[in-house]
Amino acid sequence: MTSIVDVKKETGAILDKLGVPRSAWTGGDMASFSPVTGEEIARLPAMSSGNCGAAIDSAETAFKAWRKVPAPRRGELVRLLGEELRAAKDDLGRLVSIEAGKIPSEGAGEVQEMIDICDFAVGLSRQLYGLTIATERPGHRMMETWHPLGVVGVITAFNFPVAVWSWNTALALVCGNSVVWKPSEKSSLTALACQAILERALKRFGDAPDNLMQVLIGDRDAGEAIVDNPKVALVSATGSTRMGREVGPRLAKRFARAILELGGNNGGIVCPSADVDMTLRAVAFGAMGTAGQRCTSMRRLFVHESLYDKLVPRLKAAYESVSIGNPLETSALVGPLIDKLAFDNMQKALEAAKAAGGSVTGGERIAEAGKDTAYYVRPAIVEMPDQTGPVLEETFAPILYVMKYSDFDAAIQAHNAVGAGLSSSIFTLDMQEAEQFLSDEGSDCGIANVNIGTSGAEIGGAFGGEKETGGGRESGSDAWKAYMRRATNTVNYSKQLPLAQGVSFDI
Ligand code: UN1
Repeated sequence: MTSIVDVKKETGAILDKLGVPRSAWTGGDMASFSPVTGEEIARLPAMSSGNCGAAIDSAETAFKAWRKVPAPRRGELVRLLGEELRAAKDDLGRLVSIEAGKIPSEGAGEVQEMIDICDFAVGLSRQLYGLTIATERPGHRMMETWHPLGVVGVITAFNFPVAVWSWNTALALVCGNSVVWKPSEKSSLTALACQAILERALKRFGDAPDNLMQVLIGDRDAGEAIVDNPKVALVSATGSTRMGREVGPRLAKRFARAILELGGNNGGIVCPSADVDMTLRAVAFGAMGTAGQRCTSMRRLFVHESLYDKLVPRLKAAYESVSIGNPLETSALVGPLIDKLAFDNMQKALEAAKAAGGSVTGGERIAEAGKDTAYYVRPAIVEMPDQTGPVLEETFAPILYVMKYSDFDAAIQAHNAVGAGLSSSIFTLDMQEAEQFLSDEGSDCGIANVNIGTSGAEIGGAFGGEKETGGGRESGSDAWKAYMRRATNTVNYSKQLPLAQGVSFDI
C-alpha cells in the first residue's frame, strides 16, 4: 500500500474549511497523529491547569444565563447544530477517518449518530416531563420538577471522537447546562472541528451566553482539572475501566455526579437454531468492524457444539479474506489500529491466548509500504478451550475468542462471568432461549440483543452498561435525567396544615 492522499495537507484543508483557527492546531507542543499513515498531522497548544480552571469558571457563568432560557428555545440551538452537522457531514466524517482511522461509511455513520441525537434532543426540549403524584394530605398537590444541573464535564475516547461528545452535549444543552469537553489526546482535531461547527450554530442562534461549550485541549492534567473542580456538577467519562477506577472515586469524594462508560467485553451466544448466514455477517461486523476498537465490539463468542463446524470454519475464512487497508483511499473494511501501543497490546493478548491453549488465525501486521509508523493488522479469531486468561479482559483490538458450549444455562453463566457488562447478543430462532437471555436471569449487560451483533446501537436507547462498565447511561430513553436535578414540590392550597403520616404538632 502506498499513500496517494497527502494526509497532513488534507487535514489542514478540512480544518480550514470547517473554520478551525490555525492557531488552534499549529505551533503547539501536543503532536497529533493520523493512524492511517502514522504521521504527525498537527501540533496543538495544550491548555495549562490554570487555563482549564478559568474555562470552568466561565462555563459556570454561561450556565447561570443559559438555565434561564426556556427549554424549547434551548432546543432551537441544538436544532441548528443538527443542521450545521448535516452540512459538515462529509468533511467531519472524513476527519474522523483521518484521526481515528475509520472506514468512510463508519466515519460518516458517526456523524449521522450526532445528527440523530440532535433530532432526539430537539424533541426532548419540549418533553422534560416531571410527574404529579397523589398526596396523602387533603388540599395538597405534589409534583416533581426538573432543573438544569450546572457545568457538565465530558471526557471522551479516541474511538468515537465526535458522537460521544454529541450524545452528552445535545442533552446537556437542552437540559440547560454548559459543557466543558476534554477529548482524547489522540483525537483532539475532530473536537476542534465540532467546536467550530457549534460556533456556527451559536452565531445563527444569536443570544446564547459566551463559553457555553468549550474544548479543553490537553493531556491527563486537563481531565483532572475537570474531575476535581467543584464547579463541575456532572462528569460523563468514556474510556477504559482503569480510567474509571481513578475518576469514579475522585468524583464520589466530592459527591459529584458521574456517568461512566467504561470497558466492554461483549459476548454472543450462537444457539442450535441460529440463522448461520445472518450470524456470520453480524459477528463479522461486530468483531472486525472499526478494527475491533468499539467499546461495543464483539470479543467473545459461545457457539453450540451442533453448529460449531458449520459456523467457525466460515468465520475463519471471512477473517482470512477480509480487506484491510488505508481507509482514505481504498474500500477496505478494516482500517488501522490507533497506534503502536494498541498493536503491542493485541500481540500480548494473542501470546497469552496461545499459552492458555488457544489456536490463533490472523493477528499479524500488514505492511504499509514506506509507512512503518502505521499499524494495520489482520483481525484475529482465536479458538479457546475455555474462558481463561486474556478472554476475561478487554483488549482494544480485533480479537474474537470462540468457545464451544453444550448446555445453554452454562453458556449464559459463562457469558456473564467477566468483569465488564456493556453489550451482548444471542443468535437463535428459539423464543424460549431468546426470552431467557433477555430475562432477569439472562444477560447481565446494559445492552442485550437478539439476532444482531453487540455493536452499532441506535441513539434512541439508553447506552451504557453494568459492573465494570461503570453503570452510566447516555443518549436516548430517559438518560436526560442524569443531566438535570430533580426537585419534589409539595404545595398546600388548603387553609389547614395537616402533617404527613398523621403526625400532630399543635402549638
Ligand atoms: C463506543 O464505542 O464508545 O453502539 C460507542 C455502538 C455505537 C457507539 C459506540 N453506537 O457501537
